[in-house]
Amino acid sequence: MNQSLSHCQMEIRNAQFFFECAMKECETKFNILLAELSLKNEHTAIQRISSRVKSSSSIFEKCRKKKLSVTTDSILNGIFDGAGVRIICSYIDDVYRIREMFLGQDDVVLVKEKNYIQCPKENGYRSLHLIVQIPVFLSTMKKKVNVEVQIRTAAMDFWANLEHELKYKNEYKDMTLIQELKHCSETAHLLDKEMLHLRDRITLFNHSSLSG
Ligand code: 0O2
Repeated sequence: MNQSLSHCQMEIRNAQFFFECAMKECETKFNILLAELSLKNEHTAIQRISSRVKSSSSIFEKCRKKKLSVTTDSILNGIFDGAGVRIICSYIDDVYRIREMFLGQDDVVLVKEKNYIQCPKENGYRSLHLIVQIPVFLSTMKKKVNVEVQIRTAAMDFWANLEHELKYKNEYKDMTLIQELKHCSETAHLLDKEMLHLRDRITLFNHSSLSG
């Protein structure tokens, strides 16, 4: 990491350019899925889509942690969450439906998957993370770029946002607080499961009253 600051800045800016292109491609894919779901009156499966490119300082810090040289190629090959797209769904089964719809597209290559819904993190964090490669087409070249896609329910998102805020604003090393936060994550998960169960019962009720 003894490269000059201005050289590092240029390399990071180049990598951010590719991250931004891949992020936009990916976001468009989800917007198209959302439009298709709307057409079928199933638009509530996706409540929200948001995206971001990692800041230069976070990229620089991640290179230092991962002992990566600060070059465009090593950033693009070694940092998987430089481009991030987050999809907020209504129900847990929507998370998996959206996963299938997205990964079924033949220009999307799954590189890595972390299912923090089946195996939550020690602190209670739940979300489905997909690292995918998306092709970015420029005037004279095509480059495959990693994008981290996080798919989770509104309840998981609510918990993650507050936990993130608490983590950055405070140093909470107290075991009781950590346990309470984890307990809140379990409560949110229970809510997700109950709402899913309720939706299925209501759907069944509607079907049987229509046919009866
Ligand atoms: P931000 O602000 O969202 O960008 P990796 O080296 O990439 O394989 P990493 O970075 O630990 O390992 O990957 P992981 O576990 O997939 O987590 C990356 C992102 O998931 C984080 O990005 C968060 O967005 C989210 N995340 C993971 N764990 C937690 C958690 O405990 N709480 C919350 N609130 N979010 C979490 P960034 O870069 O940390 O943040």
